[in-house]
Amino acid sequence: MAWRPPRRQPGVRAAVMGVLNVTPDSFSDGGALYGPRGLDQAALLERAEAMVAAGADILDVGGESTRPGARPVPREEELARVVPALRLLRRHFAVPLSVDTSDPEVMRAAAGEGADLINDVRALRRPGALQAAAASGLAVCLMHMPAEPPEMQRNPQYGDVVAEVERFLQARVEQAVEAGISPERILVDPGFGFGKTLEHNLALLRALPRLRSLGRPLLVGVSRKRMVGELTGREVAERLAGSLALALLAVERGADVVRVHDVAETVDALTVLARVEAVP
Ligand code: 7PM
Repeated sequence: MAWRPPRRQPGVRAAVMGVLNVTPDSFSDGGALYGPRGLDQAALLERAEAMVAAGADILDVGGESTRPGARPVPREEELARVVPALRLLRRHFAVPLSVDTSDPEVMRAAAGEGADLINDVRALRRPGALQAAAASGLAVCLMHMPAEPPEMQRNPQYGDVVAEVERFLQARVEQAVEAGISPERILVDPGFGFGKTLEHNLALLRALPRLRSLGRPLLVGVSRKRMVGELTGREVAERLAGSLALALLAVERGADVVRVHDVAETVDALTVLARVEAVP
């Protein structure tokens, strides 16, 4: 079955994906949902419920920190974080669930727990990932990242960042289709902040209309990222307004899905955009 980004808010053009990190070292999104005593089920349900009530179209569950400099999470640990979270969410919510993983075993387990989308910042480049994703039958998001997290921010360099990201995503889509993943189930993502300077990120944002020529839905994640800090001079906790501005500009330029921490605020911003664009 073809997978399209769902849309719960009438009129709003882009789908809103809410971020639920089940990591102990989560990048400031209001208290860890996972700690030394395992998953905080009540806190996870509370945060998910708030996102669904605010109009989230997809919930993205991640157990691996992809922060630059982060140490790799062992597979068993990632499974221990993600599987109980997906199981709990699937039991309580009908909303589509995404799993943020690069690991083929985690992909298989997530499919077994009723996940709908595999969100892989490594674009299915780990050994066995293409096959696992294809066999799962789930939708996949393929993101551009030029190197692994410990290395990627060291000295990002491109001749033409837009052309290189476009070429990379095109090649990954081809590989995925060759592995048996239906093109209708593939989304692409330029990977804002992953091995990119502020100027690279801005060039990619400006070029979103061009990336639409890949013919796949575009997912954009800018929420609370360093680029917002660089543009506004604000720390992570003060990046909401900058994040909303970027989300709005991304959707105006053709993003189909925005991955955000602040669902209610993003839905409001997109509702305003939709009305302005709905010429009577
Ligand atoms: C530290 C730095 C922690 C950056 C977490 C992050 C994206 C993603 C992430 C994205 C897709 C964050 C990132 N970003 N998946 N996962 N696209 N598809 O800011 O831009 O959440 S992790």
